[in-house]
Amino acid sequence: MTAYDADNIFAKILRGELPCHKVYEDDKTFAFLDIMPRADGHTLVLPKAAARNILDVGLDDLAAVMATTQKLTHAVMKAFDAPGATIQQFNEPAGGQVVFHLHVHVLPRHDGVPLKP
Ligand code: DGP
Repeated sequence: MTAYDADNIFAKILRGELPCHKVYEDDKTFAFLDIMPRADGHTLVLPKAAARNILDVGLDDLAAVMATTQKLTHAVMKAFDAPGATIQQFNEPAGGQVVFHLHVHVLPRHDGVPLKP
């Protein structure tokens, strides 16, 4: 697998070098709104630790990301009055990954409303 590249966009956001709409932060995780939302409230959850994707993340950081994902899924469903949510996570170009710092997509969902492409 390709090594982690500290110049990726999300690493720059984590270092405060690029702006974002932050929605949550704790000692191990960080979350902000997706710049190309596929649903209202589309949120990304990241570990602060350097991890390219699920293939190289440490288990402690993965557990922290999933705990934050659960917390924020409740929060965005409530904020957007959504009865459901889709959780997505992509790995490597063949798996649809575009930004190479591990992130989990939290997408609030409404009945009959498809995700935007
Ligand atoms: P993927 O690696 O396939 O999970 O796609 C990356 C996602 O990150 C995509 O939904 C768009 C989003 N994104 C890309 N660049 C930026 C950025 O600079 N800021 C924010 N907030 N989101 C971004």
